Amino acid sequence: MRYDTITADPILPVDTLPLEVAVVVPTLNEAANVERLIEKLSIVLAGRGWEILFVDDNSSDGTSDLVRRIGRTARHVRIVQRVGRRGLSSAVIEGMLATAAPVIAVMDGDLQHDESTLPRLIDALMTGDTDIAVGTRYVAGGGTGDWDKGRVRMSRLATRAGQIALGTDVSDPMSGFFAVRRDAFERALPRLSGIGFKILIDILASSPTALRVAEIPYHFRTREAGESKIGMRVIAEYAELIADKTVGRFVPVRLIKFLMVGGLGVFVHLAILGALLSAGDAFITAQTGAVMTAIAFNFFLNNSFTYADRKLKGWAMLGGLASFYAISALGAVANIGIGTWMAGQDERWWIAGVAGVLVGAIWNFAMSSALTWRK
Ligand SMILES: Nc1nc2c(ncn2[C@@H]2O[C@H](COP(=O)(O)OP(=O)(O)O)[C@@H](O)[C@H]2O)c(=O)[nH]1
Ligand SMILES: [Mg+2]
Repeated sequence: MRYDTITADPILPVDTLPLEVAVVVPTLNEAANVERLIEKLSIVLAGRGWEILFVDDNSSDGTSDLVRRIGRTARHVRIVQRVGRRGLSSAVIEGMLATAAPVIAVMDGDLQHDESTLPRLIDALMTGDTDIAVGTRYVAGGGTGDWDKGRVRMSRLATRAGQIALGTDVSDPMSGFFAVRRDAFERALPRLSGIGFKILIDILASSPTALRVAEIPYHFRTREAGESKIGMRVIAEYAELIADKTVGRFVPVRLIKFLMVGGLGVFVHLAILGALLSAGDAFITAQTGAVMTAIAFNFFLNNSFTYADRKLKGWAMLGGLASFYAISALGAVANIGIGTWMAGQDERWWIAGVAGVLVGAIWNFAMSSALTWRK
């Protein structure tokens, strides 16, 4: 088998050298690429004490098994296999925590990151005045390869949004190719969000003091095997990461999502109410129908949006819906109670109304996150 030829005769006995650098590689269905990646790194990192640590989210194509087979004869090839988990950033964080190396590089498993740039990223940290060395596509000498116009535009836009929101002038904060000193990573660790795809932005924004960044240009390569995992979910998670890194300091992003869903629920309520009234229903029947539908609407939207990471399925979903109805009913009682009390304190009716809605909404949020979508 091919991997025997990669590892049987290393140029230097890497497993006996002190560990200098770990390359953390998140993978999701990259079996077609891992052998070539190890082979390429064996060449560019020859002479260093290095290890490669794959963090695989239980790929269905056998990536984990393949890495384990290689790792049996090459101890510097390691695997963390996660079951029932997803997410590039959280995978990278766990990989970083699973190595003892003083320098940690992060690289995709699909050969799109040019490995010949890797030694330069690592060496940039050796000078002592750099905390993190970033492989960048957006300075002279770098490039985005054969991305189509749409993807280039999308990436530029997201890059700009990230730079503005985080107040950073790093040219490619969306890069997934960088090397960081372990102490710098550990300082950022307690505040990392671990959301979504963009771990570099997370580290830059979570560091208590501004990191000293070196930028090293490289050309992003075309993916030859396997598939990109970019999609709507990645875009949504990017927005969530930016929100968490900015307003998230003051209000939990989950609460904002919950309130957004609640706001949509008001429209659903009014639409159903209007439709039932014009169909000739009495107000009480129409209002009851509208409330029941709006609560169900909010439940399903919260289940797949606000709590996508704890999404209820099957019977658990029915139980969740029932508990959500019960919580919302009590929330309505709290809403009316507080609203009525406020109305007696202040003659501006809308203040009483808003106070009731806020207390009801926060009650619903707190109770449903503790009961309906409990961890
Ligand atoms: N562990 C893990 N790896 C992931 C996940 N999503 C993507 N990856 C890996 O992250 C790297 C970059 O992903 P890719 O889809 O190529 O992104 P693109 O290059 O921006 O299109 C690849 O090595 C993927 O296998 C995930 O949810 N978990
Ligand atoms: Mg890729």
